[in-house]
Amino acid sequence: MKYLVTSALPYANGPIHLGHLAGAYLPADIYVRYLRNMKRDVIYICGTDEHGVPITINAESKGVTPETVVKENHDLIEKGFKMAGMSFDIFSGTHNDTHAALSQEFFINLDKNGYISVKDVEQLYCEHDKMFLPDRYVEGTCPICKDTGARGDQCDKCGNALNTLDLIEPRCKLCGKTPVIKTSKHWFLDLDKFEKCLDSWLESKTNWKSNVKAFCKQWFERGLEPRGITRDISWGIPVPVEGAEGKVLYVWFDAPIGYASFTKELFEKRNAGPLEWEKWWKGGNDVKLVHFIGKDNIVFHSIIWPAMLMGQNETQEWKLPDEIPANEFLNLEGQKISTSRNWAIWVHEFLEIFNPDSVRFYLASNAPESKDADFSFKGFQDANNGMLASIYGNFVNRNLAFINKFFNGKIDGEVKYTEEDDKLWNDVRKELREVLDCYETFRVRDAVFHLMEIGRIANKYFDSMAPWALRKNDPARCNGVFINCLNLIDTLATVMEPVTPGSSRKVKKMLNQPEEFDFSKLFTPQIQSGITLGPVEILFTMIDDESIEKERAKLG
Ligand code: B3M
Ligand code: ZN
Repeated sequence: MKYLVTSALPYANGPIHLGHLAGAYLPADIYVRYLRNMKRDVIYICGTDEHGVPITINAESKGVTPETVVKENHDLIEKGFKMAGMSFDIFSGTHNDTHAALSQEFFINLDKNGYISVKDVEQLYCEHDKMFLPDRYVEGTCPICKDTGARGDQCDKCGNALNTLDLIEPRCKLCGKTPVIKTSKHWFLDLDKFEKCLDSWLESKTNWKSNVKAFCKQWFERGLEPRGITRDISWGIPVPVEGAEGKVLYVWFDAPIGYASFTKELFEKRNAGPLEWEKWWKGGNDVKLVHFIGKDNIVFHSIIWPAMLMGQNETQEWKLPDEIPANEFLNLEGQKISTSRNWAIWVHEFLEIFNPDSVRFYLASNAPESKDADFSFKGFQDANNGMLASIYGNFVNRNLAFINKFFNGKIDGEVKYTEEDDKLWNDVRKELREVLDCYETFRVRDAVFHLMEIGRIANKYFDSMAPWALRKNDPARCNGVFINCLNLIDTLATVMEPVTPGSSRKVKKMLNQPEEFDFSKLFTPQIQSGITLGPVEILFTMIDDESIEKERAKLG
């Protein structure tokens, strides 16, 4: 079995915040690291989503090209992800030739197979700027609440979604003039033709999360309708048919194709044969395709994208998503994250200040899996100080400090084990099995709980064995206890690697062990008498009130 794992492609229109990280990225990275440690064949794909109207509006307001906006944000996003330890096999972007070619091929196949229709649509046109105006290029008075600052697609005042043509006194956002109504030809994906196929395919996904199932059900109850997949703007991928000059593919049409085009790019970079990437996308039952997303992207991944894949219908069928772990949202200090109100924490800034492993750990322990979760500074501080530092860090530290002080960093000579050690490892193995099961089934919250159980068991063992007393009376037993403790540390470092990778690498160095996290060795302690420690360093520092207050003050 091969695993093709993706995270939603972030818009290259701004940096990413902790809410993004907690929803579609960290859980995926944990899953991928778990799979790698299980020695399964996995690739992890991501990159920025570089088309769409918000990017052109942003570029116009800054007086730069869309390319400039995209490049700047792509780099910022990539930097944040690197700091957070995201382990993509490729992090690309959708504004490139490989991607454009594959997107056009998708469109052409759908058209050839009879899944695309053409319709004239009434739209606002600005005679001054000589262009059709996408929803967001129009402002005017809201027909519902009469607020004068409504946008073509929605009114922020009353929150209603709007139809651009219903706006009262519409104005062109670029020049302020009144646009006229003109018809424009557009291409539609005939979703209705996939209704039966999609329905029975979705029915077979009995283990999917309830939020995903519920969303799909709603859509089916309303009935599937053709969806516009072209736009009258110049930034994007040209629509590859005659009569579509000046039109581009709608950003949500080309974006998911990025998962496939980036895979192609990845294997080109690896100098693999030209068809190697297809083994992943047209490999039938041998591949498990997993899309990690936030809940606002559910329909696109569970209905529209699968329809696009079904409609390709080549000799070799395209892979459909096997799992769509969609997470809920992360709030911040009890309020919805909002970038316009500056109620957000930017990943690339926050990780300059705090240990990325502390952030990963807290976000994992508090993941928005089945309902919205809240990031609070107090919770972050507690998770770091009360769990990471005092359970995991403390266990590592008290053992290594003792061994350095009294044994010169070396455990050597005769070793005595007792029944208590069997009980210890039985308890630990039980928790290890739980952790692996959680990783396998996208439950990072529970995984963290069981990881800390192992930490608690370890500390309890140390306390009740009291090795400081054994040192003089029973040196062989003292050795036995420390070998067990070192193996507990080694086991923790291995099994925690998906969550706190940086710290796991540090621990391996301190233990003088190879930097590998092979889960097949998890159940067989690796360290034996004769071990010499490497240089010891502090794993986690405490986060004090002051540094937390300083960050909180930056909000709003
Ligand atoms: N860029 C939406 C988002 O960033 C969109 C995801 C595309 S995934 C193919 O939330
Ligand atoms: Zn205008």
